[in-house]
Amino acid sequence: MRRGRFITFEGGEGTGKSTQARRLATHLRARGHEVVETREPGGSPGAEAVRHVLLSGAAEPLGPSAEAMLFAAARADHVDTLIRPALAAGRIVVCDRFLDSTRVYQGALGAVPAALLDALEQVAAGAARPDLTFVLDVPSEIGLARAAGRGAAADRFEAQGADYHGKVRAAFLARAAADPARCVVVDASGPADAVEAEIARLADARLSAPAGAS
Ligand code: Z5A
Repeated sequence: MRRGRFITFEGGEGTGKSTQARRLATHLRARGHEVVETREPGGSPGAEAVRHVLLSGAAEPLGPSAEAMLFAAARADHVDTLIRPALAAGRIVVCDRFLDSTRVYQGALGAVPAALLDALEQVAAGAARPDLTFVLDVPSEIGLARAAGRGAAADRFEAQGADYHGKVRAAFLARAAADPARCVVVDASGPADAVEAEIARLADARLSAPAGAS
């Protein structure tokens, strides 16, 4: 079976994931690739319904383990209905957040046991694992200022304090360090155009290698 490539963007609040995911998709299409852009939580009609529950804070009283189960339920639908079919059709899937976000927010910050996260990951994603993950890194105060600059009301995660967001940043860097074949840390504190150029260069280099090569 033909298999496409799976590229994810990860990082803390306001690091520019959505901006850069969109720009990379545009770049890859210009190079002739078929690209599917998506995001988590959400990305499919069923998962988008769960997104609202998670980001509104409605599920917060249930605790981090229950939230992890809801993220996994949304992910299972997203993978089944969108990601897996797109990869099977040979497309490039560019996803704004995926498994690493669960490991950071519910695992490192929420203290959900790794054994539960392992099991949920297996059920929700199966073999659908990213080939390449860009971990966008900026000091958390810059990320929070960027997010605040958008003017939208803070969601359940954005509303946490500076200490929380510092720990999020450290946890993403630890994830990247533990899996250097898949993860590339990108300094995203510069202008968006410079970050975009660096990501395009890295993606082109990776895509010119055979699928499965690191
Ligand atoms: N979550 C979880 O707990 N567990 C999970 O398994 C998953 C998610 C999948 C999703 O929130 C929340 O769910 C997330 C973790 C949790 N919460 N947090 N925090 P979301 O989808 O609503 O939001 P987000 O993923 O956190 O993205 P974001 O913070 O909204 O921002 P971003 O995508 O990283 O950045 P952006 O939207 O591209 O840019 C933000 C602003 O900065 C915007 O005005 C841009 O124009 C500007 N920008 C972008 N790049 C630059 C540069 N380079 N310079 C200056 N300004 C820039």
